Amino acid sequence: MLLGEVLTLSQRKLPVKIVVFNNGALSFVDLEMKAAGIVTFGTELIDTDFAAIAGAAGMFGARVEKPDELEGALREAFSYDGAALVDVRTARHELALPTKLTLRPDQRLLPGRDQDSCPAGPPKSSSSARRSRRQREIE
Ligand SMILES: Cc1ncc(C[n+]2csc(CCOP(=O)(O)OP(=O)(O)O)c2C)c(N)n1
Ligand SMILES: [Mg+2]
Repeated sequence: MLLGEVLTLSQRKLPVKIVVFNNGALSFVDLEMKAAGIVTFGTELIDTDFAAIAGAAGMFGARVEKPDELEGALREAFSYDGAALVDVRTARHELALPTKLTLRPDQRLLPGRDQDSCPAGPPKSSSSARRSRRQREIE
């Protein structure tokens, strides 16, 4: 997520809740470099207070340094009427697992919307219609 996107949440008053897994490092890259036998560099990050950045952008921001602060911070963030960010300090080698898409391209994203609004691409019928038109032009 880029800073401009964070500012947009505030600007547009979108009640999006962000949880930062702040391990102070680009740990996945660090791991990949180690696995490739490369001496790691550039993967350690300076300690950034993302909650303060959120506060400066007019959002709710909370920083969690100890496990027992987590639940309260999340409750506050989710009950806040607007965008909120919780900056959670995690262990250096704790990786946020990459997300897994469980939606198949043929499944609908939103109920009531037809396949035209699915970002997986235009419906097969129109692309095949386009292809056959192009095919006819070639022929
Ligand atoms: C847009 C984009 N740029 C670069 C990468 C390569 N990349 C994969 S993991 C990673 C580091 C992510 O660091 P962080 O968000 O701190 O997560 P961590 O690995 O520490 O859990 C990068 C730069 C990517 N996946 N996407
Ligand atoms: Mg990290």
